[in-house]
Amino acid sequence: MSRVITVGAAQIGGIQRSENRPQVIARMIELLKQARSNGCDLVAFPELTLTTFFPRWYMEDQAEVDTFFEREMPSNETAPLFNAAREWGIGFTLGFAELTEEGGKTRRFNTQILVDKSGKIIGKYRKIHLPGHAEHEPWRAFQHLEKRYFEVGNLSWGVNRARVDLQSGLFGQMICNDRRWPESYRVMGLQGVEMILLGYNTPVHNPPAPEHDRLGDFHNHLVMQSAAYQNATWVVGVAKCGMEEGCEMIGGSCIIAPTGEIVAQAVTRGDELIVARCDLDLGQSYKNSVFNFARHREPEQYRMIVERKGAVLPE
Ligand code: CDT
Repeated sequence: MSRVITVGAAQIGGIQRSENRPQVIARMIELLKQARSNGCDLVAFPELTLTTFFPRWYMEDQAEVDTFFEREMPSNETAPLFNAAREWGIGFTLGFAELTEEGGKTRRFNTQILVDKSGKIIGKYRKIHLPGHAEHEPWRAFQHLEKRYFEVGNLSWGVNRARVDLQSGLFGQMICNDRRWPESYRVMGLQGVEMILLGYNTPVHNPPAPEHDRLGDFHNHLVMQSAAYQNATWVVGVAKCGMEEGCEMIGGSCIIAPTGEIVAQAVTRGDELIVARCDLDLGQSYKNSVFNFARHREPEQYRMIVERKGAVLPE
């Protein structure tokens, strides 16, 4: 039986600080409508979709920071998105800033959820690789304070068995900077993942290394394409992009096959839906041959990967 599902990546153009959640949700529902017309089973939305990318500002008032966080999901404001998706029978992923009480403590995470066609949240991922810095660095053109506003995610990278279009598939999630680290993908590869959905917000300009700026789009695709191939999985990367509060962010949202090839790619830096029909069995020939992990991996020789954090140079 065929295991082809139709997947959409719903790229979102810049969201300004003055835009409220209902305005953003209306844009998302418009893309979802296009997804319905294209027969999508599943749609991926970007990282921190519901607001502007607030870690670009240093804020001392926690109450102000918390205005960018969600205390419940769905909430009154996000319910219309859940309702539309359920009515149209479309699953989705959604990135947002999560504020929760856990272990008697207030916790804040950069989170992405996987919602099935019935509107039920069936998977949650909390971003592990938090880029940037924790203190104010006024020399930067803009801040990147993820290390200040979020804790490191505590759920590792789970893989969810989800039914999409009557077929059961193995879906994983990661968020933005995670896509640059091979470990993120391999933890899911070791659970047989068949499709990884990830959202990102990537400024064109990287203040500590401006010499990288001209390579942003190349590095974006380089890491996702190589990892798709090496783990024999589909990768769906979706951007929040374009101009946000004077900060230009890359687009390049794409759907990548387990062959490593891009099969659909956004051509704008604004709201844009891209769609691909994805055969979840396409990775099988790689999983059974060159990347037959059980047969060819040598984990005993990889110990340093988990025992050592930073590079230590030989004597
Ligand atoms: N959101 C996020 O993780 N962005 C980072 C910016 C780079 S900071 C060096 C990214 O990896 O795309």
